[in-house]
Amino acid sequence: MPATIPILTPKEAPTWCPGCGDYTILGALKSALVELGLEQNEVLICSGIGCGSKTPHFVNTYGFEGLHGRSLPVATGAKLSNNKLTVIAIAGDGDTYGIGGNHFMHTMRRNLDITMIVQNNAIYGLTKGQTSPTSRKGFVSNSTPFGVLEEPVNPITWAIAAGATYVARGFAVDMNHLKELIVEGVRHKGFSLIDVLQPCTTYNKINTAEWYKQRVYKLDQNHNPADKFAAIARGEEWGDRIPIGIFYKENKPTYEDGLPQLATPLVKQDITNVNIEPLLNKYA
Ligand SMILES: Cc1ncc(C[n+]2csc(CCOP(=O)(O)OP(=O)(O)O)c2C)c(N)n1
Ligand code: SF4
Repeated sequence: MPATIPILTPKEAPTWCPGCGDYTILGALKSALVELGLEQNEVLICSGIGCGSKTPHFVNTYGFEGLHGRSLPVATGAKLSNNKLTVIAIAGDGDTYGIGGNHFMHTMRRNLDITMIVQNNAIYGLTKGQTSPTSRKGFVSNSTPFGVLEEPVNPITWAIAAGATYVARGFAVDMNHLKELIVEGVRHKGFSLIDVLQPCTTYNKINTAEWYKQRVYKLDQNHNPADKFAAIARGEEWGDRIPIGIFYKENKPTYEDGLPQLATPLVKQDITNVNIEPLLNKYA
C-alpha cells in the first residue's frame, strides 16, 4: 500500500511566525515519512512544549504533545510497549538540551531505536525569547540584557560522547538535505539525533537564515562518519564555517535487543488469561 500522508492535514495548520524554520522542518519530516513508505498507523511523533513542539498536531500519524522536556520519556515508553512502531521525538533546543537534558543523555546511552529531531533556534521561542543552552556566549535576550555568561552546549559532541549511534545536523532552509538526514536517521537502528539549525525570525536576530547561509557547508566524502575522533573534530567546528550532514554513525545493539521478551511486541501479547489479582492483593 502506498503511503497516504498528506502534506497538510485539513484539521489543523501551523500558526508559526512568517519565516520560522519550523515550517521547513515540518515539510522535511512529512517528505521523509512519504519516502520511507510508512503507513500513518506505523508512526508515533512525540514532542514536548514549545513552538516547534506543536508539530505532532500537523502530521497525520499517531502523536503526543507532552510536557516541556519530556518527549524522550514518552518516546521510550511507547517504543518499549510497541517496538515495531517508528518513534520520532521532536522538540526545541530549550526542551531537549535544557530541561530535558537528563533524559536526552540517558536515552542516548541506552541506544534506544528512536529518532530525535531538535528544532534548534538557540532561543526559547514560545515563552518569548529567553536564552537557551545553545544561545551563544554574549547573546543579548529578554532574560540576559547584558549578554549570556555561559558557554553554549554542543549537541553534536555531546551526543557522540553520550553514545548516540547516528549524529547529524541539518539546516532548516535546506529542506531536501534535511529530509535525507531524517530518512537516514529513521532507517538507522539505534538512537539518532538530528540537530536542526533553525531561524527564529521573531526572537533571534543574530542567527538568522542569512547568517547561517553564509556559514553552513555540507560534509562530503572526505569525512568518514565511522571515525569517532574525526566526527568530534568536525563537531567542534563553529564560526565562519559550520558543517551540516552526518557526523557520526555506528552499528551497535539497541536497548530493545537486550530484551528477548519483546520478540512479540508487548501490545500484541495476549493478557486475557493473566490474573493480576494475587499481585493486587499483595499491596491491599
Ligand atoms: C516544566 C515546565 N517548565 C517551563 C515551561 C515553560 N516553557 C514552555 S515552552 C518553553 C521553552 C521553549 O523553548 P524551546 O524548547 O527551545 O522551543 P521553541 O519554542 O523555541 O520551539 C518553556 C521554558 C513549561 N511549559 N513547563
Ligand atoms: S517565536 Fe520563533 S520559533 Fe516561535 S513560531 Fe515565531 S519564529 Fe518560530
